[in-house]
Amino acid sequence: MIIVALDPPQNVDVEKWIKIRYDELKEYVQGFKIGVPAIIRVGLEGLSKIFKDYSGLLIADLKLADIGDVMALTASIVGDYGFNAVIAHAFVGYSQAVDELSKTCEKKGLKLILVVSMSHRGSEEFIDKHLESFVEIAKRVGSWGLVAPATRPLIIKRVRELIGSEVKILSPGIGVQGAEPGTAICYGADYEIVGRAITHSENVKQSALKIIENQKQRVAKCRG
Ligand code: BMP
Repeated sequence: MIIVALDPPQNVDVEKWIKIRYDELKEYVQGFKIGVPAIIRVGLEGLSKIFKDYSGLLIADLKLADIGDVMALTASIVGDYGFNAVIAHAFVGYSQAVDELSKTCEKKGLKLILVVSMSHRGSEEFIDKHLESFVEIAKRVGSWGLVAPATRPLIIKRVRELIGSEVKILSPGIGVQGAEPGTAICYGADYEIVGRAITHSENVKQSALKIIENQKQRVAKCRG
């Protein structure tokens, strides 16, 4: 299960870059994650045209971290342009923050995904120390999914123990950041988020198929 992170480099025709990758990959992967660089360069109107017929996961990765009203307003806007999921930080807390965002997500039919740990080393300096509180917030609002790092799979294992089996875990860090395909799923994730290892390669379809195959093999092995 792969979600492709579409983070276009600076020196490209960004709409064309996204469209090509979307067309080549849509039948093989479970979703696309669009981050701030693509959203500010293409705009929501342009993105909604590219993805208008897509029925998989379409995640607005804004990593929202604001007061509840503003996060709710932002989520509502991206929902109007065809996104069906949104990523927010858990560290802003529950009251007047994630609780309000989650209510809007529910109203708009948006899946809420909360960041409870990150793939870079700095996550250990602050975020990881509060892992249990962040997972608690996710539980309290009934978050659809959580982000936890493929680069530190024991964190995924811990998050899975804390959150139970219903909530999805999405794990970035496969490929360029060093984790092997399948690692995160073996430790309890549902989806592996892959960006540059696919999107910056010479042949995106071939790279995606190879990663999917590697993922399958590793998962088959770890599940015996
Ligand atoms: P790549 O596979 O090219 O390293 O991309 C990873 C993607 O996952 C990026 O879009 C990044 O914003 C996102 N991500 C991450 O790398 N680590 C996190 O902890 C959370 C993320 O959303």
